[in-house]
Amino acid sequence: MIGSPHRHVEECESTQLLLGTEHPEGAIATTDHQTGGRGRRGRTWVEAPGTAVLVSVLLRPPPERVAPQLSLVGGLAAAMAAEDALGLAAQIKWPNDVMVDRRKVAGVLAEARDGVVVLGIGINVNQTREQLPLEARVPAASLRTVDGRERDREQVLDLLLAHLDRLYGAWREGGLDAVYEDLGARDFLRGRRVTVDGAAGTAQMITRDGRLAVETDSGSIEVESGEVAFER
Ligand code: BT5
Repeated sequence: MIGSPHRHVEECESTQLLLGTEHPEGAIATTDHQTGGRGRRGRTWVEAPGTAVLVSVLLRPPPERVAPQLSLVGGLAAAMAAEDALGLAAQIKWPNDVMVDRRKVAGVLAEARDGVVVLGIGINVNQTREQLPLEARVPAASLRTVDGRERDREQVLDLLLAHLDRLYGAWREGGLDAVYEDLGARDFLRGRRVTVDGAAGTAQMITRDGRLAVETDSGSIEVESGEVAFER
C-alpha cells in the first residue's frame, strides 16, 4: 500500500534524499519546504514554504517492467488528483509535466538507484501567482491560481496517493498497457508542433511503451527521453 510508513519533516533539502533501499515499498516522505528541491537534469524545483504537496515514494518495480515509465504513471496520478481537486481536466505533457490550462501545476522526477526507484511528485496547491517561478521553461500555475480557492494540502496528498496506489498496482501487473487508456486521453502534446533535440515536427502520441512519437519533416521518430519545446 503506497503511503505507509509515512515520514514527514518540516523542512529538508529534498524529499528524494529521505528514502533509500532500507525502506519498504510504498514508504513515503513529505515536507512543508525543500531548500534544494530537485527537477530533472540538475534543474531545481522551488516552492514557498507550506504551499505545495512535496512527496517522494519508494518503489521496487519488478525487473520486467520499464522503470522510466514510472514518471508517466506518477504524472497520471498527479493529473487525476488535480482533476478531483479542481473539477477540471488535466493533461500530461510527456514525459513528466502535469498541465492545466496549458500551465504546469505539477512535476514528477523518477530516480533509479540500487534497484529501487524514488518517485518524487510536487503539486502546486496554494501558491499565489507571485509565489510561482516567473522564468519557468513551461509557464507555472497552482490549483489556487487556476480557480482562486485555497485547499487542504493533506487532502490533495490523499487523492494523489490513492490514485498512485491503484495505477502503480495496475502498471506492476500489466505494464503501461494497463493504464494507457487514461494516459492517452490526457496527452497534452498530441497534434502540437514541437521541437525535440533540435528536430521540428508534430507530436503524434505517447506510444504504448511510453515514448513520444513525432512526425518530423524527415520522417517519423520515437523519442525515449528528452526535452520537448512546444508552440503555444
Ligand atoms: C520536474 O522537473 O518537473 C520534477 C519536479 C519534481 C519535484 C518533486 S517535489 C518532491 C520531490 N523532491 C524533490 O526534490 N523533487 C521531487 P523539470 O521538468 O526539470 O522541471 C524543473 C523546471 O520547472 C525548473 O527549471 C523551473 O523552470 C520549473 N519549476 C521550478 N519549480 C516549479 C514549480 N513549483 N512549478 C512549476 N514549475 C517549476
